Amino acid sequence: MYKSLLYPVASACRRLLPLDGMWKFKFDKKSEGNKEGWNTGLSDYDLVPVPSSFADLFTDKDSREFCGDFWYETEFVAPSEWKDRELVVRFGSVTHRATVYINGEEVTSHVGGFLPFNADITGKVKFDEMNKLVVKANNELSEKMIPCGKTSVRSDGTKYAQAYFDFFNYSGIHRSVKLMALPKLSITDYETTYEIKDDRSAIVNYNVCVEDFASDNSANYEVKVCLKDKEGNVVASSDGEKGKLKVENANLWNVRAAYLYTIVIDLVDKEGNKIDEYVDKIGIRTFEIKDGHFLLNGKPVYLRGFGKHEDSDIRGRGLDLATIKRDYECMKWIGSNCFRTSHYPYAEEMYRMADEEGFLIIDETPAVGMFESLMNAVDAASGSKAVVHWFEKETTPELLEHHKECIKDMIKRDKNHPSVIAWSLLNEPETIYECAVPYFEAVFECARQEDPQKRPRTFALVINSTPDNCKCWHLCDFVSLNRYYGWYVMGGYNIVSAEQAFRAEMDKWAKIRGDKPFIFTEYGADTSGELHKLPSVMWSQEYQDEYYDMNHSVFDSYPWVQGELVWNFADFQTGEGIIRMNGNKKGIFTRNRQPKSAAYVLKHRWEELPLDYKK
Ligand code: CKX
Repeated sequence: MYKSLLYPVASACRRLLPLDGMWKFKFDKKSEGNKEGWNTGLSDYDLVPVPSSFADLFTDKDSREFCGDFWYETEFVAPSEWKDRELVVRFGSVTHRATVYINGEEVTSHVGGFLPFNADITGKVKFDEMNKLVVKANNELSEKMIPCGKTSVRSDGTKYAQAYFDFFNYSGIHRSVKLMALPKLSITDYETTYEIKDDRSAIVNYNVCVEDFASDNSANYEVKVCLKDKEGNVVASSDGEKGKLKVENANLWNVRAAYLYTIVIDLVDKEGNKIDEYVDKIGIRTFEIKDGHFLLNGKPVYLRGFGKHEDSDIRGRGLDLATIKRDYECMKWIGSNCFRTSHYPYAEEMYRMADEEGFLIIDETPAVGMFESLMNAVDAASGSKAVVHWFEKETTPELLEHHKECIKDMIKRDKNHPSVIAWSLLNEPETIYECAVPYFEAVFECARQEDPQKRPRTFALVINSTPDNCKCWHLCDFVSLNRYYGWYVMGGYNIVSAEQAFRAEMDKWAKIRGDKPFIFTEYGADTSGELHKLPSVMWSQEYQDEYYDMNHSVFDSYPWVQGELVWNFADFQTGEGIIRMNGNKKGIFTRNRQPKSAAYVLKHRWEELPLDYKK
């Protein structure tokens, strides 16, 4: 079983066949697909693009809101030159569940909508002939997996998704699908850690994993690793699965000043012939927390930027390289240096761009929606149900196992990106009861174990996780606050009281925080891209500006606030509801990536703040 999560690249020994394009597609309204043999091929289908969400492609509500199983099919030809290779179909992500069939036969299934998985189809392919690849996907939400929610049923029997989170439950084959033809003896993973010396040299410690899928030639190979600079000159090399590469006069990877080396990993036989080759880019840098500061290569960095979403018109959450490019251009224009992948790991192309552009990423798991107290409060008040705290539910053990699997896969996938500086393990969970603590300890420990670079860990604290009652913040290496003083808490004319309440909370954190740096992972105000009003009212662009000015004056009063990530980079789609007018409008940019007036407030501030602000 091929488990590698290495980014798929072609090389001297690896072949790739991209399978993106128009695929056959069918909603399985009656859950009859398997009984009717849809795994062998779809009749009576629509054509849809892969990758994309399906929701906004159609013009009717039932398609947009569809909840249940939905099927995809495509065809491909594998050339007979690939007969001796390991053949793997690599899915960047399918939201939220997938079962894969090749020529009618089930090969794998996967749960979790935001990370890659493989279908090993070796031995099941007809060479030089058409092969049928079918995927049964499912987008039902549950409390046993992340993101959390439930699947409800309308009075007419139709299922619908009830998300416990504030973004549309976009679903589909969201990222690229690639057929990989790999050597039987393959590089399946590698990891690096860095030491930077006073004499400007650096040590790259590496560790390579090799697997033998033919299980007959394991002993007959050697691993050779070399590092090339931007000009293609070899600057260091070493032999063996584990080793050290010493780079003299190392060019360090830095914020908005990235330098990437190419790492070439070769497997060679006794005669020196290449068996496998994997090529990637790495950045030499260290990242740590010391004396309450974030240190990149030993120097303090003040974080500024955004919480984002993968969200764009028509494609929904589907990979869109043009949107990725535009987002980076907007993030550079405004003077930001960091973003959080709220609320799930993003497409790999986003991280590869961050590596190139020198952006810092707080990489977040899909653990969002772990908070049901509001609903419980209503139930308890009506006497219909006893209050059950989130982490005491009978679903918790299964949820924890799935959550840990997601953490492991996220770190396995993203650990070599210089841009990734920290792991955010949950967003806005319920933290005010003791029953949360063992769950948090388990996920924090899991991240520590999995990451060779031991990056700092955090989670985003919801409004009601306060210094008085939060039971879990102490587990964070740095504390991330989602705060809405002046929006959800005392908004509009009462912003004056909001500021006072905000400062009162900060004064309490100041007393207990020890040496931990704090950042804001969310602060924002819904704002119409069209509304101007003098004097301001909530929802106007003028109010968004005032809201940010107030929040920044609070941040500036506390030296231990070491970063500010606005909510949100752009307006994004949510489910329908009385507090959302066709989506969340807290964007600094519209959904179409045009600036609201607050973009200029932030640009002015962020371009002025030194990189080591509050050092
Ligand atoms: N935080 C009071 C999670 C995000 C939401 C954001 C909002 C909330 C605020 C919680 O996913 O979009 O309401 O704007």
